[in-house]
Amino acid sequence: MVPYGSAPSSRTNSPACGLPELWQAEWCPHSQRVRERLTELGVDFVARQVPADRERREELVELTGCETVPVLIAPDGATLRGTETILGWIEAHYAAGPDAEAHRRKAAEKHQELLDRECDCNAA
Ligand SMILES: N[C@@H](CCC(=O)N[C@@H](CS)C(=O)NCC(=O)O)C(=O)O
Repeated sequence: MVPYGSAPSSRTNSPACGLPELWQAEWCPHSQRVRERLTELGVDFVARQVPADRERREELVELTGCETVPVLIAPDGATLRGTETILGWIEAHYAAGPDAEAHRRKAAEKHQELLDRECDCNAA
């Protein structure tokens, strides 16, 4: 078992080579927007985890100069900070394939299902 917090760093010979690396958190809505767009475009990526406490994100700060997520490290080593910058970079580098629209539709359906489950505003 790999001890908590000792996953291999992206700076060394990690299997992430050649893939964009997204420093993100599952609970972060900004990260979620980026993951969703990568899914729509069929882009494989490596999800990097950060500590919940921003004060403990030393590795992220050292690598990117930034303690908030999301941050994307492009395959050429460029560091993209901030959701809009990252989304702009993604648009400039990946074309939408035939599945993009289907992914968008499914996301909308699942979002609606979640709302229907969580919210009683549709109840008679
Ligand atoms: N302007 C940034 C905002 C990103 C942001 O606020 N990220 C939050 C998580 S959703 C964060 O890292 N906050 C610091 C923390 O975790 O306390 C962007 O557009 O990406």
